[in-house]
Amino acid sequence: MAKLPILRYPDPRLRRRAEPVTVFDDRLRQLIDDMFQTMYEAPGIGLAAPQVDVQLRLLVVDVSEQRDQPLVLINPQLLESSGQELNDEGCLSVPGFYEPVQRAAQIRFCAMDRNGEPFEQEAEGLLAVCIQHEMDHLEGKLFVDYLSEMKRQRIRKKLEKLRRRAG
Ligand code: K2U
Ligand code: ZN
Repeated sequence: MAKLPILRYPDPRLRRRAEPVTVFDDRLRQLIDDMFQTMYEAPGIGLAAPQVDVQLRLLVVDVSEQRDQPLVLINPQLLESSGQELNDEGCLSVPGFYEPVQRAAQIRFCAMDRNGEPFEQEAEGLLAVCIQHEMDHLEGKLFVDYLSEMKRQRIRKKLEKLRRRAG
């Protein structure tokens, strides 16, 4: 298992659209395990492959209190969404900033598991928010894209300043 480096906004690699997973082998399963370790240690409740510079349509989530309900979504597709919910969101690629984002309250999606088996599932609450947040990452979309240009630039400038200071 390995903790993977997480790309930070405004890294342009976060803006690429990820490619479908077509090979379900041990190398993919090792990447999934490494993503879970990276997520748990961050700590976070979700992580998408593009955040660790892997352009694959793969994400991991675990919104459980006990951190013992891992869920892998490969090539996920949103089938239905309903309701609206406003939540403060953060992002491991935009550390230290939290802003309200409106998303669907309930979703139904299909995806493949780590063995390539397809499944369908419904989600609501924090799990639904997290999955929508991660699926945005597969399209190169970040939660800052839902904010005003002024807010987005303010966050970008602060993170670039921190990066310059860190050298
Ligand atoms: O994609 C990521 O960077 C992981 C996010 C997922 C997330 C963002 C907003 C709302 C729900 C999920 C990180 O987990 S942000 C850190 C965090 C930790 C606990 C609860 C909410 C957010
Ligand atoms: Zn994120």
